[in-house]
Amino acid sequence: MSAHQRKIIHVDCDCFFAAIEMRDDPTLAQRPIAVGGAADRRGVIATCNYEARAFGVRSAMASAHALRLCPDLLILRPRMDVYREASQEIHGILRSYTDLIEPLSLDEAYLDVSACTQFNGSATRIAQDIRRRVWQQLRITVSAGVAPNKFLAKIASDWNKPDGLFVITPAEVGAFVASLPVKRLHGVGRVTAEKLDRLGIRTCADLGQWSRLALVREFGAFGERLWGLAQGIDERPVQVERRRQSVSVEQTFDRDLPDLAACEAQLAELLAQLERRIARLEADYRPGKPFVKLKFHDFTQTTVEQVGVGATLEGFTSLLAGAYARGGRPVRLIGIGVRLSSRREQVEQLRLF
Ligand code: TTP
Ligand code: MG
Repeated sequence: MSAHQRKIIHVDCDCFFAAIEMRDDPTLAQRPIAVGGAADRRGVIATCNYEARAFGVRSAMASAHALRLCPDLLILRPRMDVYREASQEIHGILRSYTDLIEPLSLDEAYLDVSACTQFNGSATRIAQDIRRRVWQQLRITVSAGVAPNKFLAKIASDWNKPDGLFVITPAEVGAFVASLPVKRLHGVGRVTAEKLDRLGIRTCADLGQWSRLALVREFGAFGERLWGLAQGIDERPVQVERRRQSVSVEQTFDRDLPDLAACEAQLAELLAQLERRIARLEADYRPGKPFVKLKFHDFTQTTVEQVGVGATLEGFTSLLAGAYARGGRPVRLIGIGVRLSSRREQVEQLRLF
């Protein structure tokens, strides 16, 4: 094992938008559903559940076509704000393991857990724990891949999808890559795959027969990259999101809080935690609008924010009352936080005017 052996996890939620819709309306779970635009408005499918996939329905397909494949398909309008909130909550979970996180989309991210000490540094157990916690807190499933680099971790998360985990240890990389079809390689699109096919290259083992030089001659700079990928080499670092959008703390309660007064009783402790987090931020960040998030016992959730109420106990108490009124049900989670802007951004905005 080399001195710089890394441990990378790739997480990717299963049929993300559709999973949220099924969670919020359990009557949808057994039937084929999709999230997307209406067929009579030339809409397309954003995603669909696995029941719908059995009929051949796919992301980016015209909704009208999807309905021909699966006449019983129920197509729901996207609720982006709900998906975005779920995504932020997942990122909150991910951040409890490491700050080395590269988000790829709302439902997907890489983590570099090489330096993590939790679970004795076992990336496999960290990945299991992430899957368990996402299910416990959000009631959606996430698949995960563990490998020594990004390209293999991403393939691994797809290997046992849905609700799966797949691990490629450093010792297994050679054998795993050898049987891998070249079209699964990062950066190999349709055109390159066709060209590789014409050259008789279908798997990475075929690719491995070629010298580095010969690949560079055929594919230019990408040939170099192909050569590396065929050996299971991918040095791309996990690139951390540069700017934080908000800082928040939240708590899931073992027993649901029955009413508003019980929720209010938790605020002082949460605010103390939030203040500690704000104090640790780089000086460049400036706290902005406060917000309160509530998740009710049926897993529906709501977030309320308001300019001018202040990140104070009074401000959060007033936001909490507003959020609670939207649900009026027992509460399983309370989150409080503030949106952030940076001083630099503010200076730049001033310059524009
Ligand atoms: P994906 O992770 O690609 O798909 P998915 O999570 O729905 O399914 P899978 O189990 O295969 O991971 O994308 C995440 C979300 O992004 C998806 O739920 C909807 C949205 N999306 C689109 O809106 N349009 C698209 O073409 C794709 C691919 C995704
Ligand atoms: Mg996904």
